[in-house]
Amino acid sequence: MRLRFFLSLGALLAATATAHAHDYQLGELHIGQPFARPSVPGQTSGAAYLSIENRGKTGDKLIGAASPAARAVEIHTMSMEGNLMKMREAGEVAIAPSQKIVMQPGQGYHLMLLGLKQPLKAGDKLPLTLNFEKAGKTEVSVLVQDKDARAATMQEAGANQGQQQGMHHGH
Ligand SMILES: [Cu+2]
Repeated sequence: MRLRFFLSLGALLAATATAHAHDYQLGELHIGQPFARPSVPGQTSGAAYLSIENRGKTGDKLIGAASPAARAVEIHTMSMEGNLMKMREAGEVAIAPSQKIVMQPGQGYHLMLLGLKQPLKAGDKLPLTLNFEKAGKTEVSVLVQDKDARAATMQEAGANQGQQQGMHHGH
């Protein structure tokens, strides 16, 4: 019984790792695992997350993004101010040499998808064009996925979902 549990857990983890392994290289920039969460009914905005690692010797900046799935994509940042999670438009993300930016729900940067053309459902893939100041543009595929073990971090558990969504209505 116990052995079978470990075996099936191992198989599940292997399958999960394979399914999520979609990374992109643009010059010296390594872009990892773009994903978004399913939208809740009535919600016309969503957020996409990915990681950007600068493996080069010069800094670069993410200065914009666009997707046919949304009216506009903005670069936002979230931070705790007292007990409140505040979101604001950052406009750009600077990535210094050797720096890795990891976007994740609940804190730091995210790519705000404004005016979704249709709800985001688990399993969907959205094309997203990233525009970097030096490296130029590249298109990545954003996978819509439910919360999983990888993303269910302490930060996300600690974030107040209601307040975040309340902020998004402001758009
Ligand atoms: Cu936002």
